[in-house]
Amino acid sequence: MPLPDLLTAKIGHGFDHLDADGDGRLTEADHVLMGERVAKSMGHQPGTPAEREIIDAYLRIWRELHLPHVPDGGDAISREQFTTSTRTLVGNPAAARATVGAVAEAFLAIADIDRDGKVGPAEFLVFQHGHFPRLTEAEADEAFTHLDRDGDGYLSPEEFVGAVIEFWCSDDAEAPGNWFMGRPSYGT
Ligand SMILES: [Ca+2]
Ligand SMILES: [Ca+2]
Repeated sequence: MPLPDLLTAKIGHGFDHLDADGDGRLTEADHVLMGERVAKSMGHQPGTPAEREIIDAYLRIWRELHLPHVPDGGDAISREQFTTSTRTLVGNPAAARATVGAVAEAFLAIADIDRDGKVGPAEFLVFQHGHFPRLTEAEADEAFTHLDRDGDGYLSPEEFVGAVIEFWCSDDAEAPGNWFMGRPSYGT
């Protein structure tokens, strides 16, 4: 089998992280798990209203932003369906912003813990560590410096949302957004 191209490898890598229970399908259950993990990373105890708020934010992402695109009224997106539909957004910035950008804005609202409208390195670490338990602080910091394009020490909404869109939709090997999930090492 030939090596997948950069973008396909990147989308597959991303999907494997969103597929939190690892059953090869993106479902509501994955979003509950992501919510639980990110809430735990933020220091919220299980069963508390603060944890519930984070889980509900992930459930809204699934129900409002993913479910409407699931074919045939199904309740799951396969890895293949996800890759194919995400790839159609390449070179279509308006569609990418409307779909991936909407998910990115929902992620931003979760990651911006102190609600000052931007994501600092500590917030980025907490958010990413919830999604990617093996990501170290050094790796998160390294990723952060690539995503903080103007180097002001924060990810502005444009930097954060732009990075997520680039991660999923850019086939440029040098795109800073490739760092969104840590050091890019696809197809190597
Ligand atoms: Ca799953
Ligand atoms: Ca903040």
